[in-house]
Amino acid sequence: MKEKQHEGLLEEKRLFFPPEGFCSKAVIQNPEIHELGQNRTKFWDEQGKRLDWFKPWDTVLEWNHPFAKWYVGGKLNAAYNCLDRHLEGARRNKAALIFEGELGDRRVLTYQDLYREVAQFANVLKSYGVVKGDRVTIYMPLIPETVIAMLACARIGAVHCVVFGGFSAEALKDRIHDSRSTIVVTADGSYRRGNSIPLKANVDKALPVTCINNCVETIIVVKRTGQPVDMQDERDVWYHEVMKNVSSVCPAEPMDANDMLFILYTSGTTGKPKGVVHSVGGYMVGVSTTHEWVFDLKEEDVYWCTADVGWITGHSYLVYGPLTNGSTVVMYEGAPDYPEKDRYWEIIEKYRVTILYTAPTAIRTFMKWGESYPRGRDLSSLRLLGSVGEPINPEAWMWYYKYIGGERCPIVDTWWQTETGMIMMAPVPGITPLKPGSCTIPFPGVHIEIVDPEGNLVPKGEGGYLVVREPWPAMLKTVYGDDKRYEDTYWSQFGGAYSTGDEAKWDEDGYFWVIGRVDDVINVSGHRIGTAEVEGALVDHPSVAEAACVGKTHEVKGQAVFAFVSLKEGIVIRDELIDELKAHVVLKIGSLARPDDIFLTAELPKTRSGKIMRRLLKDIADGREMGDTSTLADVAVINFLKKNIDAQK
Ligand code: 6R9
Repeated sequence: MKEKQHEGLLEEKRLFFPPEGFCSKAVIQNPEIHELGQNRTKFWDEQGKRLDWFKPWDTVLEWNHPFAKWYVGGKLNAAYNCLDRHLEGARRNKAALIFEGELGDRRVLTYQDLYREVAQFANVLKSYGVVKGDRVTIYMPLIPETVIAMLACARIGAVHCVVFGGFSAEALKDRIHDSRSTIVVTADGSYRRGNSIPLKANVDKALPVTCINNCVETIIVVKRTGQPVDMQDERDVWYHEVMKNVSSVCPAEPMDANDMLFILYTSGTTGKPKGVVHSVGGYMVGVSTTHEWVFDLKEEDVYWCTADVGWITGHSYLVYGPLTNGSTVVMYEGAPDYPEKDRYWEIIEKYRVTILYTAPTAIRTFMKWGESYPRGRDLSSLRLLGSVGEPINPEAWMWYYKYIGGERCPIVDTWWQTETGMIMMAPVPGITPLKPGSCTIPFPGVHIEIVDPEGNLVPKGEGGYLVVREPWPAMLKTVYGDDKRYEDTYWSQFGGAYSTGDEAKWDEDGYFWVIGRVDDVINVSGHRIGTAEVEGALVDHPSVAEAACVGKTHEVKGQAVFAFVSLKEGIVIRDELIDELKAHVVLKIGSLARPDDIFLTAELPKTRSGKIMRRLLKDIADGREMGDTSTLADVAVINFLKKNIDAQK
C-alpha cells in the first residue's frame, strides 16, 4: 500500500453543498434513496422499467457465482431504446448529436436523423452477411459514423468491438483476431492537431495478406480526411457509396437481456488484453439510471462527454446512457489545444453546454495552461461538472470547481471501470455533500467494500482493497471466450467478492478515497496500460533481453511509463537505441503506451526465486526511499540503479 504518498488525503475535510436552487430542482431529492437501494433486487427491478422492453423479464437476477443473469426472460434492443422510442413525441426533432470536427466543421443529427442513418447502416451490415451474434470491429475517429456503426450493430444484434483509433496496427490485429471479427468499419484517417492518423492503412497492416480462416471479408471505409488509401477490390468499400439508396426500414432485433451487446478490450495484469463482455439488459438499465441520476439530467441539458468512444466512458456515457435518456450530446473530434488552448471553452460557449464530463489529466493540463483561457469565454451555461478515469487530486478539484464551474456547479467524481460498465461510486448531486478528491459513496443499489487480503471488512478510517460485494446490473458477463480467466481474475480472491484491482480508504463519514491500482496496471492519463503489455513490446525488440515497467508519478498524466531494460549479450549501446525502443512500443501498442523514460541496465533486481521486484523499481522511479530489500538475490543491482537514476535527476 502506498501509505506515505497518500496519507494527506484523509485530512481533506472541506465539504461542499450544491447551491439551494440546484437541490430543489434536482432529479433525485429523496435523501433515503441510498437506503432504498439496499434492497438491491427490488431497486433494480424498479429501474428496469425505465427501458422499453419487447417482453418483460421474469426474474430480475439469477446469481450463480460468479455468473449473473439480469432481467432473465426479458427481451429488448439497445438501439431501439436509444432511438425509436424517442420518435413519438417532441424528441423526434431534438438534437441527439452535436458534432464538432477538429477543423471546425459541424454536424447536428436529430433523433430522427440518427434513427434513419442507423437503420440504413444496419441494412448495409446485413447485406454483407452480418447476422446476430457476429462481431464487428470498429476502428474509427470520434465522428458521428462511429456512433451510427455501434448502434447499427446493436440494432441487428451484432456485437461491436470498438478499438481506440490511437492503437497501432499490431494492437488492432490482436483485437480483430481475438474477437474473430469478419467485418471492420474504419475511416481513411483521423485528424489530430492538424495532422492525420492513417486508420485505413493500419487496418491493411493488421490483416494477413492471405486468408486462412475467420478472416476479415469486408472493410467499410468512411471518408473523413480525404487522404489517399488503398482500396482492395472485393474487400474494401466506401461508406458513402454503400449507404446510397439503402432502405431506412430495419426492425430492431429483439435481444435476450443476457445476449452480448459489445466486447471492449482492456489491459490486465498479463500481456494479453481482456475482451470484456457486456450484455444488453443489465448494462442498459445501469447506464441509463446512473446517467440520469449522477448527472442530474434534465430534458433541456446540453451534455458533453469528452471521452473517445474507444473507451468504456465513451460507450456508456457518450452513447448508450445519454441516448437512452434522450439527451443532446456534444461530441468533439479533436485535441483540447487545437487551434488554441481554449478550444473546450469555446465549444462550451458556442453550444451553451450545461454538463461537462472530462478527466483529471485534462483538468491538470488546463491548470498548467492557466486560467486566462477559460476566463476569456462565457462558461455561465454550465451547471454540473464530472470527472472520471483516475483519482482527482484536491488541487485539481478546486481549480475545476472555481475556474470552470464558477463555484456554482457540483462536481461529480465518478469511480468505475470497463468491467463495471456503469458508474459505481459518485455523488447523487442533489443530496450528497462533496469532498474534494473523494468519489463520495456507492451509487444506490451498489454494494462496495474495502477489505484486507482475507476479504474482511476494514474499519472506517483505514484502507485496503476495493471490492464489490454483490452483483450489479451492468457488470461484465465474462472475458470473451475465457470464463476461467473471468473467474480467476475477478472473483477468486477476497472471499468471493469482485476484485477491482484498486486500493482505497474510507473515512469516518463512510466516504471513499480511491488511491489507485494495486495490480500491474499503469494509469496513464486515465488510460489503462498493462506493464506486461509494454514489457512484451520491449522484449519483442531484437536488442532486448528483459524489461520491467512501472508507473512513475507524473504531474499531468497521473502516471507515466518508466521502463528498465537489459540488453542481450553483445549488444552495443548506441545513442539512438532509447528512441528506437520507444518507437517500438508505439509500433506494437500505440503512442499512449510510449515510455517517458527508459533506463538501460545490465541486470534487473530479482528475488531469490527470480521475480522482478517492481515495487522497488517504482520507488526508484519516483525518487523515494526504497522499501524492504531483504528478499533480493543481489542487493548491488538495485543500489546501482538507485545511484545512477538519482544522479540523473
Ligand atoms: C471508467 C474508467 C478503470 C480504473 C479504475 C481506477 C481508475 C477510474 C476513477 C478512478 C479514482 C475515479 N479510475 N475512475 N480512480 N477515481 N473517479 O476509467 O474505466 O479505463 O477501465 O479504468 O481507472 O483505477 O480501476 P477503465
